[in-house]
Amino acid sequence: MGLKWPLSFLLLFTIYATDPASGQIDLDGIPGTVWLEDSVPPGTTVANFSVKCTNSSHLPIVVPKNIIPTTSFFNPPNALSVDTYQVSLSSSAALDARKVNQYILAYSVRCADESTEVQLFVQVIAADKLECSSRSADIGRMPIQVPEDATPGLYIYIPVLKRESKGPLKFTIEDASLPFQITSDGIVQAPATGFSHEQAGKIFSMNIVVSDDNGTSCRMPITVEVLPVYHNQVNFTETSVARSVLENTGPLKEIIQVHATGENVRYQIVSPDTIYFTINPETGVIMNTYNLDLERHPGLAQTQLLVRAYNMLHPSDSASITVNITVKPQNLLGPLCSPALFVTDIPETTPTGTALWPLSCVDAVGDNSSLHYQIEDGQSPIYSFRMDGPVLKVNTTLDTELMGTLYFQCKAVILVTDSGSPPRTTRVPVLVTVSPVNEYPPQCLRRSFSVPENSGFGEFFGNASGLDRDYPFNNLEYNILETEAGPPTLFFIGRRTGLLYALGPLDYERKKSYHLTISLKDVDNDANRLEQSTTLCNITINVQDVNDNPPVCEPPFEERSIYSTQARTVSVTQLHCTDADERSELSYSIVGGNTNGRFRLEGDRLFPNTFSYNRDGIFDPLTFELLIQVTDSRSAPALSTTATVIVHVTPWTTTVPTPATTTTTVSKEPIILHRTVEYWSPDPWFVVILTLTGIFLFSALGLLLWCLRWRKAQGEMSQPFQQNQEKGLERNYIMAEEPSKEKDKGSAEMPSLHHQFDGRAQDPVTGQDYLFDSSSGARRWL
Ligand SMILES: [Ca+2]
Ligand SMILES: [Ca+2]
Ligand SMILES: [Ca+2]
Ligand SMILES: [Ca+2]
Repeated sequence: MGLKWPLSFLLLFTIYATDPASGQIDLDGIPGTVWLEDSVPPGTTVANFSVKCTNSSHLPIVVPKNIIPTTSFFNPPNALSVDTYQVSLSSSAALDARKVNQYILAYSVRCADESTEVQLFVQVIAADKLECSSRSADIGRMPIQVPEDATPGLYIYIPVLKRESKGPLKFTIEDASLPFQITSDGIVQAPATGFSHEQAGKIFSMNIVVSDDNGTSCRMPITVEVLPVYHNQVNFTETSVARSVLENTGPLKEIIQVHATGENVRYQIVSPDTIYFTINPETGVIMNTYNLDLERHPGLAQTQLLVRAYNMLHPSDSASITVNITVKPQNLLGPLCSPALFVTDIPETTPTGTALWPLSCVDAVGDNSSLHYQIEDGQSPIYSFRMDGPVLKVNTTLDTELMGTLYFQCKAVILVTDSGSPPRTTRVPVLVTVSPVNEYPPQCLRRSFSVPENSGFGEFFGNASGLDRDYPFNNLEYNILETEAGPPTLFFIGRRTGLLYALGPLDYERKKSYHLTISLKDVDNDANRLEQSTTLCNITINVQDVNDNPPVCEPPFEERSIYSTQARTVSVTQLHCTDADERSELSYSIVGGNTNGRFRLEGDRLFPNTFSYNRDGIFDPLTFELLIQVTDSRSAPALSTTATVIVHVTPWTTTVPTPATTTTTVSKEPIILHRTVEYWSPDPWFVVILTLTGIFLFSALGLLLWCLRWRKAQGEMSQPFQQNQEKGLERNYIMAEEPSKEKDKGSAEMPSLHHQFDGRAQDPVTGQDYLFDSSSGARRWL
């Protein structure tokens, strides 16, 4: 407790004599003086005293009256027993002799009707003891807050000891690694280099150790929080911007947008205080609030706004920019041009560069010479026109043939621009119609044609259409010009097609070619329909030969008589047939009457084969009616005709005197019977001929029978024909007689010979032919 004295109290009593009948107060220990060191803890007993009521049965009552100086360090007197009271330090007592060294505690004591007032003097004595602070004082203490950007060496904390001991004190920070420094007086300072960025926001706890020379020490816990400091971020990249706008563009048009870097940036117009401009706080877009009309408000021509951008959460973080706004007057009127529309017609042959029209324009505000003329994009056809100053000129070939259309229209718009601000423009539409011109005459393409001679009426055989390079292309009319002989009757040409047709009749054999003149006249080639060109074309039409004529034989009917012994190499007759067609190739064939194949044809010549008049075998007819077909071509189409040759064969026998050595040249070739079954439709005249021939045949047969009977009557004297016994498998007559070189004459002498000689033979020695009479044996050398 450190008291200079034990807990005994010196009480100074002031006794007031009272009436015993009314009670007497007996006090012990009070009033008096008590000495306390200021280091005593709360709850320490300050003094005990007793109070008794001596003349009364009443219990004494002690009531605290006041404390000088006023304090709450002392508890009210606590009754330990009926008459004993105790005064103690309260829980909040913190005696400090340096502040108050004496307290006077006054109490009122009463017994029945008697009362008295007593005082207790408490002397506070400074204690010699090092003491930092009470533990309870540190509980819940807020940390010391220091900004991040605190000045290096800034005093952060000055320790206050609850009680210092006499003699020097030493102060240290228990954890030397902490970034704080401490002076010899115990003052905690910020680091000599200031706080780093990493240390911002951290809380440092430390103990300050205080020690004295006596080895006594105590600890003072402190907590330091380094508060982070906000750094300005809002900034503009430029110090000023400028923008020009046109007047009378209406309200709420965006003029310019300013942009500042940083977070949570908001914008405001700081100055001037204007009603014509506003800024969107979030986007920084500056707009005009009213229509900017320079006529009504000339002061709007130039405005300088000071715009501030700031961080919404740190308004002090801000930056400013100057915005210069210039409002320009509008150029409202464009040039005036006369006329306002240009319409004309030009021929397609208008040369490139031709000036069509000088445009006359007047600028309402500026100089006419500053007007600019140009063709607006999108003219049709493209590049048709161009402007040479105010003059409209043809820029390209306006060719109907290239365009592929008649009377096409060229459309364009001339833009006339002045030099105002903004430039104003007047549009002048141009409509030019291009009319066609007949530039090219018709041309002939083909001059030679062929037509078969047998072409039917109206049959197409050639295309004589021509060429015309004007659009519409090849639009021609065709006509065949009349000749001296009159209008054309054999041919016809399509009036609009140029196609050639045959009307006929044509005959290659009569006329092989025709020369015609056709006219080609163009139609609708020119804006003036009368502007037509005509071209004459001389064409040749060659008639093509067709096999349209059958062969003709002259005569068509022949009659010949021969001996059966006529040599095979001697022709019976030669047909004389012709064909009117040029390329005919006649071929001959026997188509009828060639009984037993006794005749053959070699070309147009008729030759006999060997006859057989064997009464016991084959006996050929004595008259052959040969039908010979003559064909004019070996390929289709082929025409044919039939000639008739009637051949009378007189059988002739001969004997050979020397049978063994007879150099008989009899050929033992087998008889080949040719049987030709063909359908043949004879001409009517042939039926007549056939009938006449039949009558003649029967007459001849009757004559022959009569002759045979006559000969049989004389046959007993005649020698039989020598037969070839060695090889005679057949009883054929030997016919070795060569044809007579005097055939023509011989045929004329035939009747007389027939009466004198009845055989013919060859002398085996000399080889000379002779006639002999089988009845008389007479010979006649030939
Ligand atoms: Ca033409
Ligand atoms: Ca043309
Ligand atoms: Ca013919
Ligand atoms: Ca012909």
